[in-house]
Amino acid sequence: MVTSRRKFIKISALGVGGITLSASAVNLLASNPLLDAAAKKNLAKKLSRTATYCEVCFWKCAAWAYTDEEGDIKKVIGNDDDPHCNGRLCPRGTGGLGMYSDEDRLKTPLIRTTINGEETYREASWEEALDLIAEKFTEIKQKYGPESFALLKHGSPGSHLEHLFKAYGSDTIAEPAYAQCRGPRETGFGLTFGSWVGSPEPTDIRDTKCLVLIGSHIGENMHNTQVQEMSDAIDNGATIITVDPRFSTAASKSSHWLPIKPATDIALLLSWMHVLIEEELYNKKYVEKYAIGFDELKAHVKPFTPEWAYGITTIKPESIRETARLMAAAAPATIIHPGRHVTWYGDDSQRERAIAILNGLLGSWGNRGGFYFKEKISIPKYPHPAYPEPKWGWHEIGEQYPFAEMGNTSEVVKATIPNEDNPYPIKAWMIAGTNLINTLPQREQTLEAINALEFLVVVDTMPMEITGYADVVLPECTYLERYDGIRSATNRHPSIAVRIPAVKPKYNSKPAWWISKQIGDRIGLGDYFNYNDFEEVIEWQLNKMGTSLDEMKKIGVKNFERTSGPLFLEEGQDYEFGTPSGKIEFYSQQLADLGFDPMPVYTHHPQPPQGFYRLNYGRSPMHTFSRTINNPYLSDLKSENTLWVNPKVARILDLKKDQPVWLKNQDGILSAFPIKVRVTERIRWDSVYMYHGFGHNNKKLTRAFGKGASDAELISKIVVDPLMGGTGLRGNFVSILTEDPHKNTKV
Ligand SMILES: Nc1nc2c(c(=O)[nH]1)N[C@H]1C(S)=C(S)[C@@H](COP(=O)(O)OP(=O)(O)OC[C@H]3O[C@@H](n4cnc5c(=O)[nH]c(N)nc54)[C@H](O)[C@@H]3O)O[C@H]1N2
Ligand SMILES: Nc1nc2c(c(=O)[nH]1)N[C@H]1C(S)=C(S)[C@@H](COP(=O)(O)OP(=O)(O)OC[C@H]3O[C@@H](n4cnc5c(=O)[nH]c(N)nc54)[C@H](O)[C@@H]3O)O[C@H]1N2
Ligand code: SF4
Ligand SMILES: [Mo]
Repeated sequence: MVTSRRKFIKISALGVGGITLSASAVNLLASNPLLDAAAKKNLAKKLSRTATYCEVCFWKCAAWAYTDEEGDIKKVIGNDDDPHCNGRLCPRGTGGLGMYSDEDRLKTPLIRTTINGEETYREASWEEALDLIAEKFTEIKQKYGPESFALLKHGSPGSHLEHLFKAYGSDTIAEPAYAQCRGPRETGFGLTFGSWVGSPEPTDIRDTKCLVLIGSHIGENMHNTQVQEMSDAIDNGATIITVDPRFSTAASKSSHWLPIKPATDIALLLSWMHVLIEEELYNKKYVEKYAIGFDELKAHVKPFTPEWAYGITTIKPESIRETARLMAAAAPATIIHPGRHVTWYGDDSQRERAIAILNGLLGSWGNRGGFYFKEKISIPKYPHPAYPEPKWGWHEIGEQYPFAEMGNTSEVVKATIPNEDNPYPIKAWMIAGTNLINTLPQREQTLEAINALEFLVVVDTMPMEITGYADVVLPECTYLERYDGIRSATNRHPSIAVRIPAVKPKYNSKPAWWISKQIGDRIGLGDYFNYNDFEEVIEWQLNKMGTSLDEMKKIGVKNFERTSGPLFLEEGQDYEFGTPSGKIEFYSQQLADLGFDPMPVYTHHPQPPQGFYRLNYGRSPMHTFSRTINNPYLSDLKSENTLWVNPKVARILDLKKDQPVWLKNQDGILSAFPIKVRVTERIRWDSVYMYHGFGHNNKKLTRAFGKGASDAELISKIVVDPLMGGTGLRGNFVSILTEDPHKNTKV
């Protein structure tokens, strides 16, 4: 264990407030997002509405927050004109109101202090907290240079603080949504098609004839319009093929479920290519016109027969052939979905390359029912002086990964642990909107880094685990109480959405834009924050875009015509891809030149030893990561996770339904809390499964504390992606304990 001056403080000094809910969760969600038009109208009569976009996850659905005469928010409902949601929020978005009404919220700034030898927090004014932070910004800059102050962030607060950090001179910025999430797929697709997948994914699911999901569990992964479109595709008779060691919700909607042996997907992908090429089922015209390296690919996949893949994946050769033919029959209206959380086994960029190549063989990229050419509108930059040039930044620190395109949280962690050989030591962190304790693998390493910091400030809305390690905690108000940047994301056509405060910030909380400006003003960067209120920035930007704040307050979302050309390729159209060759690269010279495999190769990954099971995890449909577990409405719907165990395993270990068990991983790490057993055929016998995000260990989270187990605490082993630095998380194995391993250590 790490002993520390920066001991985790359970914020015990702050009394636990009573829990009063302003509306029953059941009522709130029973009166469902799918309100009919009449009901919406009725609501509009009694209540006033404010435009916002959801922050419960990063699909960013535009919504209306309805408030009553007393200024209480009553409901959050999707905006009908929004292409991210089509007027319907997912259950988490509807329950987003709970982020606002949660009584456990952070209420006022806190400063770490020692009273009678005990570390604790004391409440502070914003003046005092901001002065202290400003002092530290100045001190770190003088002692080490601004680059030594890192920003770790996720979501909307991040962009405001990123502006502050860049103005200050630090580009040491990273977020877990890259190296623990999407990074490898952006690298794999970037190398193949010369384009990131991005968010929302440009998958034309609504018009697809065949959707192949490789571990992508849409339906539990509740990304709104993807779920809607998948449901439409099913109604329209599309073939759904799901490759997942678990019988996921998506698998239950599929005509073909391939229960693959974990960690063997590349073998399946290669043999699918083999079948398409050997049986001449691939899209010849498309490949000839748009791709390079076909001959090399053909020779490469020749040995990878379905019989070969069967021995590795446990998927029968007939199934592999049959599904390959189905994909080809529907092509180019076939999507092999890139997935999203793809940091699995360390060869993830290469697996994503294989997925991209398969789409290329089928002609899916740029064709209806496959992938569309996405477009977004750029938001005019509010004027400010140029940023200073940092001497080093995220790119220089730690291991070098040639295809890394964003900061890597794990490398920031490592560069913070004192080491004489490190030319780029990091000394202070600001963390905003990310609960690194439950988000990063190798928790001991994260704690070691935190322990070494000279200063840590955390900006959050809730007393999450990470706040307990801070020197200063700043309470941000929730998305329903603040302005934020204009949402502009890629889609079939460009659109923008605004976030306007529906109510005043509760308690003594403040928005991140204000926090950034206050710190900026204090450290002599006032020129970068040339406004009194963020409203002015948005208004200026909207005017430049030919609309206005007044108009956007009324409509919430504005849709624009495409200007970049059609959504799909026209017959025989010339097209230049963003790769070095201008073509879809089946063979990557870039990879070959750097000594990597130019075409994906299957490598064996360790399988669980006797008595151990692979720790598999995924999304709870009712929750987002660890952030919503304490939400009063959502915790009502799903308060704890369970451990999915195959009946065969239950029999061997004599496990019963709902029996509490503890987990011990390959490194001897124990789960802090028990988790109840769910015996189900839906998981293979070699793995166990749990929803991510549970098992909170901060008592201040009164609803979430001790509920279920945390997958994150058991992920002590990672396999790093050599191309972009992603941390493969799915190579951890656990044994199941039926006796409380903590019973003799409890105080
Ligand atoms: N073990 C494991 N690790 C994972 C994953 C996994 O499945 N398992 N998934 C990975 C993936 S795909 C991703 S994208 C990342 C996600 O990583 P994170 O985004 O870090 O996930 P959360 O645990 O939800 O932490 C969000 C934090 O932001 C706070 N917050 C919420 N809203 C606001 C706000 O408006 N303002 C501020 N200032 N704070 C706010 C929450 O209270 C919480 O502390 O995790 C990755 N890590
Ligand atoms: N409700 C909800 N929805 C969310 C989120 C949320 O927190 N809550 N988070 C959003 C975010 S940021 C992300 S990144 C996405 C993540 O969602 P996705 O990208 O869809 O899924 P993953 O988390 O990668 O994968 C989970 C699935 O992979 C399967 N799996 C495990 N190992 C293997 C294997 O070796 N091979 C194969 N083929 N499958 C395997 C698991 O059984 C599980 O069904 O979800 C998004 N949507
Ligand atoms: S998908 Fe759900 S949680 Fe995510 S932004 Fe949309 S409504 Fe909010
Ligand atoms: Mo993610």
